[in-house]
Amino acid sequence: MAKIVAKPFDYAFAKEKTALVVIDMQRDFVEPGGFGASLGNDVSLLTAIVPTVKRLLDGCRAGGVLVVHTRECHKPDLSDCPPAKRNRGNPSLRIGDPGPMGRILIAGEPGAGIVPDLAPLPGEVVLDKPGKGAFYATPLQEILAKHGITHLLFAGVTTEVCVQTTMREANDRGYECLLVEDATESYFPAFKAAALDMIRAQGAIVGWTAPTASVIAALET
Ligand code: C5J
Repeated sequence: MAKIVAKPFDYAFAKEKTALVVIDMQRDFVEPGGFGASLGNDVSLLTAIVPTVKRLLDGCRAGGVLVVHTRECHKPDLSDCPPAKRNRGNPSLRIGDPGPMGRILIAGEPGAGIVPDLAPLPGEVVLDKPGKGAFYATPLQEILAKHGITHLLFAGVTTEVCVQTTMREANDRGYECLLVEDATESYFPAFKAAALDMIRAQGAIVGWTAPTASVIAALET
């Protein structure tokens, strides 16, 4: 077993039973000129983690860890987008409307794509998910079971929404979960800090956290 120096205590894992799940590193959330920016969010916080996520991805690829990418997006006919999600808050721009990078959060549109520096490699798992959590209405659990995965490393955006939701879903399904601290980000630094604290509180009630350098060091042993 390899060991990551983590909080609240070391995280033991076997590489062949571990997957990296990179959540929603999509152009519309991360890039200037996208949907997130058009809502007034400071996307520079999210853009800044791209090189770190790339380092993590490369370390996991070199270590033989299964890589899963997710994209939050919907079918062009919006049949998988509940009105409650589309209309909440009466927003000026809704899912499916024309946005700065194509129709907002619609599969196949430029904004729904993963940022080029983190593009999935051939053979890696890429899942489109209509919810915040990556287990809802996707085959993620079956794919992980097929590969014998018991341990999940998490990266991506945003920490307190899709990342935390997916991590909680995974924890309830019995996976040992670790969030990579500097490979996740929020538009709201206080929300990120609170999410990290909540995850590792009470003896890792949801899971562990550790920086990329600790993960890579463990993968290299
Ligand atoms: C994600 C969102 N990916 N914040 N979506 O966290 O709406």
